[in-house]
Amino acid sequence: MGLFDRLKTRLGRTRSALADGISGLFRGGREMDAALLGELEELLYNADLGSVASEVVEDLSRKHKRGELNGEADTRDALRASLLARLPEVWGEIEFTHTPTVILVVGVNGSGKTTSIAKLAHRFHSQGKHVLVGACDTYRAAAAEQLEIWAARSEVEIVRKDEGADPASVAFESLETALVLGHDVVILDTAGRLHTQTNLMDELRKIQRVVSRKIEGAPHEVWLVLDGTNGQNAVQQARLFTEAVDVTGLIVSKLDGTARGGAIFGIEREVGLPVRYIGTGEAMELLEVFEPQAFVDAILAEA
Ligand SMILES: Nc1nc2c(ncn2[C@@H]2O[C@H](COP(=O)(O)OP(=O)(O)OP(=O)(O)O)[C@@H](O)[C@H]2O)c(=O)[nH]1
Ligand SMILES: [Mg+2]
Repeated sequence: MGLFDRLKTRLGRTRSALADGISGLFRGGREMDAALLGELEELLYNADLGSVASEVVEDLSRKHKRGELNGEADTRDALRASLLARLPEVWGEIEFTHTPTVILVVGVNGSGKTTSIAKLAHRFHSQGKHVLVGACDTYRAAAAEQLEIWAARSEVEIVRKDEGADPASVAFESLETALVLGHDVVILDTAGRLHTQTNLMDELRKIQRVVSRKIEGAPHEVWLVLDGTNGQNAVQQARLFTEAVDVTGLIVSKLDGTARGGAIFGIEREVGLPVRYIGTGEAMELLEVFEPQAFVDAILAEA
């Protein structure tokens, strides 16, 4: 199954809200007019497109006035083009220009950090890379255990310490191990935190400092994991988090369980960072590169 088909299936709830919703608007041979555009805007708004909803409808309205928008097919095409134009051209897999490439993963509690790391480790391992994960969430023993189970499943190595250990020391040891054993990628898991928890945000900065002292330029990537089921609230969360710590990219998780996948547009707009990957389920292989064209095609695809 190709990316488009996988996304169409896994993002079924968002697809249904948007694509089936649009079919519904045109039911009974209804023609495009101002009222229909208004209903379309509402539909987009309900799929959590936020301010992007009205912008897109303005695009469509201009086209309609020029006589370029008649039926359902025209509308779908115009919508696709307008949505795609609002996604960035920077996307996709990073280039591994450093050995090891160090990726620090951050986010609020339960956003999907550990699961996403497991998926990334699995992905990079499948690409033939030598992967190490570091369990810098030392607050709960269960956190390191969770990562250990995932690591064993995808046959990647892990550095962990006892509960209560200094997270920065786990990061340090992870890098040291990777330098000795020649890992290509080090992915560091961290405990969930809110941007308001000053001590925990300081702790993140300490991890960054320790890592950069061990390897110049590291961490090469800092990825913020956002829970996609939060819709527009994820936008606000991302904004606050990125003000407190330097983030280089985003992962939006749990897009399989929500009709609010349209929030991706607001996230891109408001946060101004590339969405690198999206989570489309709990299993290890359910992580996809965020590819704008396939994403837009999938969420607008007819059943
Ligand atoms: N359906 C679905 N569930 C997901 C996805 N990603 C993560 N989850 C679930 O979300 C829950 C939390 O995931 P974790 O990876 O433990 O989240 P975390 O950010 O590490 O949590 P803390 O370490 O407690 O802050 C788990 O039940 C995961 O199975 C996804 O893409 N789809
Ligand atoms: Mg975790």
